[in-house]
Amino acid sequence: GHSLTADSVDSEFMLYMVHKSKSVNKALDEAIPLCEPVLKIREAMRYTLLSGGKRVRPMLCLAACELVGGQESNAMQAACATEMIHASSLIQDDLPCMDDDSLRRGKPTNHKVFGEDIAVLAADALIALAVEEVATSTLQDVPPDKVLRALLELAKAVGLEGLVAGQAADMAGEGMSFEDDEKARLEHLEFIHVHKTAALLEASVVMGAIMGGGSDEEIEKLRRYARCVGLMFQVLDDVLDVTKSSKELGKTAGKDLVAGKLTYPRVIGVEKSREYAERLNKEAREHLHGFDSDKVAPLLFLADYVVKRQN
Ligand code: GRG
Repeated sequence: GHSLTADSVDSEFMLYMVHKSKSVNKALDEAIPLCEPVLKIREAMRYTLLSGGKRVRPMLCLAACELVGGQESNAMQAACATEMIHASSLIQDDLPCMDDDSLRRGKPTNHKVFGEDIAVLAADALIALAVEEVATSTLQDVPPDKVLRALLELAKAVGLEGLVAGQAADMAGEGMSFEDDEKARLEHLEFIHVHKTAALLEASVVMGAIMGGGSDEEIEKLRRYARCVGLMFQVLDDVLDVTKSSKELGKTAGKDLVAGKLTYPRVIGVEKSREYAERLNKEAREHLHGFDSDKVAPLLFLADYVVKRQN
């Protein structure tokens, strides 16, 4: 009833998220058995895939599926696929030829542990396995035409309209001089964020809605919600990078200062970045109007979680 406080709602959904991420972790664990052949590649895949991410993408996928009336099982493989693509992108992002990082989630990066050769192959295999996972959703009562549609969403989020485009723009931007043109810098930044981060979050939500049997109208509403959440996610990621690094002087932040990497706080400041994130959160919620208010709660909570998170 009305006696529910904000805190008790929060803890109800924290439990929901813990429960969901446990099922996701179990499915991810089962997706890559540690056995021959190619034991070493499997170890490297598992190292990043199972090293304690927040599982935001799979949770968005499952919540969207359930919102439109699907079962968790319908979207579980798609949910796993989003995390496999994410893990692949993290491995690649950390390579010496990209960001050259030695720590991720508080642990040595994949190539530091397994070597660059194994790390690259593990990242390749994670993409292939993600495709396989989505494709075999036909075994979970999802009709083939829906599976095909979901595959298209996933492919777009990875390639020239997604992660690859975002990373390429990010790399190109590092040496770019925008002088005092704040508008040009913000446009470039938004391109990076929309492709590097929002595209996969969008695919996660949209694949969930497709697998759950959502109507075209429902799918498009959820797509708009996801775009806002995706952009907000990266704005917050940038803010956290600054606020974290001022506390612990992390390696990334120091390096970003040297490389002059474009981030929202650098262009508009921390305060305005937070305000922008709040505006995106509000807009995200507006796109969910018209859905059943009980069923929409997990997606509203996930948006709040993204804004309020500390890591
Ligand atoms: C072809 C898959 C592929 C990638 C090639 C390297 C690359 C292109 C893209 C890099 C994209 C990248 C690293 C984007 C950053 C996304 C981001 C916000 C990461 C942090 O995500 P969280 O907070 O991390 O969800 P956890 O650790 O919780 O999983």
